Amino acid sequence: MKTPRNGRRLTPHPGEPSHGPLTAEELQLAVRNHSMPLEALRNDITPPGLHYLLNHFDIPFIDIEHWHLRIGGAVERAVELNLKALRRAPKISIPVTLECAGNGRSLLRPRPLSQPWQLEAVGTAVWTGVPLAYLLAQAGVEDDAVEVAFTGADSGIQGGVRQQFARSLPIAEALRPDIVLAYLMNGNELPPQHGYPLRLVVPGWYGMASVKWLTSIRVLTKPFDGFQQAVAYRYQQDANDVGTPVTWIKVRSLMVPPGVPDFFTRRRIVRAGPVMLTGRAWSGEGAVQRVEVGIDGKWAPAQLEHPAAPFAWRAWSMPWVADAGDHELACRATDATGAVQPLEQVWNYQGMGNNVVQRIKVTVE
Ligand SMILES: Nc1nc2c(c(=O)[nH]1)N[C@H]1C(S)=C(S)[C@@H](COP(=O)(O)O)O[C@H]1N2
Ligand SMILES: [Mo]
Repeated sequence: MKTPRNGRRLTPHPGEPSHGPLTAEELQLAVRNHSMPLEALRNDITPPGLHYLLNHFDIPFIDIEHWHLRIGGAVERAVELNLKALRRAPKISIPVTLECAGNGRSLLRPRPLSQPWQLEAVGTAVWTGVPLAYLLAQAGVEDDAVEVAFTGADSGIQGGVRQQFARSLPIAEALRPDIVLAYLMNGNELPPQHGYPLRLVVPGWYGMASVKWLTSIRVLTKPFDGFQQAVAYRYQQDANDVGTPVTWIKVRSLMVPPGVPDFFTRRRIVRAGPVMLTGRAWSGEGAVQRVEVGIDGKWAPAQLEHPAAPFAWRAWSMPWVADAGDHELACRATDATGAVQPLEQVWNYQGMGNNVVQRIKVTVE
């Protein structure tokens, strides 16, 4: 779908990827959508305000007196629920690591023009709410259902198309027991920027699947062809490539930059002697099984802690005896599917699923 008559597909980004310097438009997006400072990797659960943020359009103003969630489409009984009714339903709480599919985009050459993430578009929160499968069972999913579409209250224009932010899941995914319609983040009401009053959380999938400011859930008998599904969030080689959909989070690890930063360059200054290198690793495709730390190109295995939940990050650590001079530190994780982070990024047109190893330059004094 979405192929205009000239045969060129719609694209989510305004123009071809660039070798030029960062643009004013990218800076504007970067100040609206912040990443998680890497020092926050020390926390099992990301404190409020430090979790990364990605909003395509404006944060909608919700009048809670009139807000309700509608569940309809190919169901036996359409349902409408307000927040009070949702809070009375059975609930679950799960720690989930979310990562934006565009994480790492600004490191690509050429650089796709969109939110210019470096490496920190990630965070782990405890999400509490009603299992989606419970509400779908209440509504009664019809036999010919193939997907479930989720629509947020936010709207705008992307790729020239006016839209409300909307995404779908295959029916088998939607019926997983761990998918949450969350009204609490880390035990508190959702902050406006993270989807108040209700958002979807899809553990293991890149963040775009976790639709915020939910207003409607529709069970579909045909695949959903909305912009954020059919045009955006695809692994494509160029604008005319139909590509493949972005789904599960690829394996990645990050390190807390050791020592202290130089204010402007962010270069790390570390005192000589023993230093504990620490970080986190996660993957949606299979559990993290190994993290290796590279010091000046020499790799050694890190110690891994148990994760808090199947789709929450795992802490890792490795002691290092830092000797004076310049060094390059790196970390790379491997998951249960055997997938390992690449040393060089694999390029794609939208800058999706970048999981290249992080490298940190440090000066030891
Ligand atoms: N309604 C709506 N939901 C949305 C988005 C959005 O712009 N609108 N952004 C998506 C994307 S791309 C990501 S990465 C996650 C970010 O979730 P967070 O801001 O809570 O970290 O929300 C997803 N859900
Ligand atoms: Mo995202």
